[in-house]
Amino acid sequence: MSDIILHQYPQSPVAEKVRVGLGIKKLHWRSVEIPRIPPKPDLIPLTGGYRRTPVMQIGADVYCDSQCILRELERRFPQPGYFPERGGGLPWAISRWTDDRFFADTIKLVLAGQGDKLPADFAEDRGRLYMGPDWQQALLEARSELAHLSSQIRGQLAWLDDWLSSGDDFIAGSTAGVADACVYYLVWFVRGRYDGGAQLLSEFATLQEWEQRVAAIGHGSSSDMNPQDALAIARDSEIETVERYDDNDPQHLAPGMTVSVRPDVNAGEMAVSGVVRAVSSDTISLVRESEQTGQVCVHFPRIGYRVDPQ
Ligand SMILES: N[C@@H](CCC(=O)N[C@@H](CS)C(=O)NCC(=O)O)C(=O)O
Repeated sequence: MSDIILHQYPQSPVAEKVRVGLGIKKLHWRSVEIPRIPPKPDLIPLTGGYRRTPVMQIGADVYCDSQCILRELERRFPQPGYFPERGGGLPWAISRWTDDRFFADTIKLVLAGQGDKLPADFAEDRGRLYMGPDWQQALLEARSELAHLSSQIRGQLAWLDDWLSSGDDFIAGSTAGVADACVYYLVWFVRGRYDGGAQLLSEFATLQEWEQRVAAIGHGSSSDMNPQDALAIARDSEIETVERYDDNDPQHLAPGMTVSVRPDVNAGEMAVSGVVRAVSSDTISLVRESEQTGQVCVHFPRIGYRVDPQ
């Protein structure tokens, strides 16, 4: 099998979620560092337009969104498992809370907390991505209500502290699993990127002990890769994903159909078009082609994404 290639940058919290996921399974991976703001000329040919971070590539298969990435890591490397004590349902449901409400509150606090120090190009890009078309107004408001935003995050940190106080070392039991990665990345983000983060976390002793246990898991091992080499690997590899039908698909999506996929939020992102290769309740996989990559199969989660037949 080809190497696991993670297209990412060190400061990305969502990449941190995946790095912890790689650490739980003690995997070796290759790191391609991508720009923090577009253009991303060596990433877009792989994804067909998806610009977020991180993206995982294995040969000519490209996995967009941390949800899709972690699911694929569990499928390919089942031991140690991401769901040590019970199945995947509840941890994935927790991840929808952390990626939606918890992430939205956290990113607002981190962006607003930087005040005038936030570089203009970064503010414009992230403002539009996370705060919508009226992001300038939203950012101004957020800057004037840091205490309110902190109260929103504090309440969610308190849930976690309370849950962990039940006595288990990790969120879903005595062993680390995907739920830990899905929660930890935001604690990491608040602590590392908000000036008041350490103070905000300081009242939650149990949460901080858990934070240290998750930090100690590490990220597996990694070595850097040049973006051009990653593109060459895609070009020289065959797609591994086989055709998959889902008779119960509510949209009647099926292999061979041309569709477009985009995140189900108004964030100004491009849709990705391609020909369906595989359909399931959790993933949609499209085949597409570019000069730099040849044919690749690009995978997206279903939850949080729209698939529109063309
Ligand atoms: N739902 C996505 C969210 C990814 C996301 O928003 N990542 C941030 C970085 S932490 C991002 O893409 N920022 C803009 C960029 O890197 O271009 C996932 O789980 O992967």
